[in-house]
Amino acid sequence: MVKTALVTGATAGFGASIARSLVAKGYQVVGTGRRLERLNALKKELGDAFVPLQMDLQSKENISEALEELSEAFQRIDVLVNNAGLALGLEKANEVNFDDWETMIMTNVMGLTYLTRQILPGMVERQSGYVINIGSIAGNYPYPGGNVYGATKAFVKQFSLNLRADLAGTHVRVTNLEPGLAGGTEFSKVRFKGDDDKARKIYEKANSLQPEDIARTVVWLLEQPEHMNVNRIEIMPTSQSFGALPVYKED
Ligand code: NDP
Ligand code: 8X3
Repeated sequence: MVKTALVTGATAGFGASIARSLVAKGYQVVGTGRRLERLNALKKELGDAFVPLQMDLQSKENISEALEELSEAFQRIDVLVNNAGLALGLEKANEVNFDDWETMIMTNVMGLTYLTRQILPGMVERQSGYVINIGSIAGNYPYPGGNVYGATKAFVKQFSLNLRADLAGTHVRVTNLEPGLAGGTEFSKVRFKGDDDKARKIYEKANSLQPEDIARTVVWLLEQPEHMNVNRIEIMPTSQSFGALPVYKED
């Protein structure tokens, strides 16, 4: 039986690459995002195995309505890849625009949890399924300006682990996939509100991860035997490592 994966954020970056890789592996893929024209372009490229589903993760009503639109053949979701998300700004906590915090929490936390809550009962009923959450190293290590973005990803990590606890005995697997610096996506363009130059500089000479690296990891996870659950997988480009913890000294 053909398996169905729902991949959020399929209009760009990791999500588009994950959708391509899963279709290549024989999955039916429901790809979501707000930009319908991007989803339609992917449909043109991938054919009948790809179903575009416009969905704004900031709205519970919109998520529910979108899921109801799915045809019978695509309603049984075997794999949920909670990939969509964003960072906005790198300002200090005392200087940020609060709306940016709200948008990140609504998308990365509220949207992800609501969609998961909608999909999980079917998986539990069928005693089979896989939820792959795209977290971030930002949920593991603090950095200046990471404030709420990192906190949303820490939430995603702990949510993933707590899902494992609730799903014990159901055969439903959960992984939190935690990438580090990754280029080839719109992540920094979004973070810097369309400032392409600023975004480009982040990746210059960095030999960063690419969307295909993340897609390959998703495929690898899905290829592991059902008795094995990868709880968390943290991946960095080889060029990225750890900084010292700074100590500010005052006279
Ligand atoms: P992109 O900006 O390229 O893609 C983000 C995707 O999220 C888009 O498809 C976008 O679709 C979707 N999205 C954003 N807001 C919403 C919303 N309100 N409703 C529905 N979809 C939404 O970024 P990446 O591919 O890099 O990021 C994917 C995930 O990986 C994110 O969760 C990010 O935090 C995480 N990540 C990224 C890293 C990186 O360095 N690139 C590293 C670690 C983690 P649309 O705008 O069409 O709605
Ligand atoms: C994206 C990685 O380090 O820019 O989640 O926050 S980082």
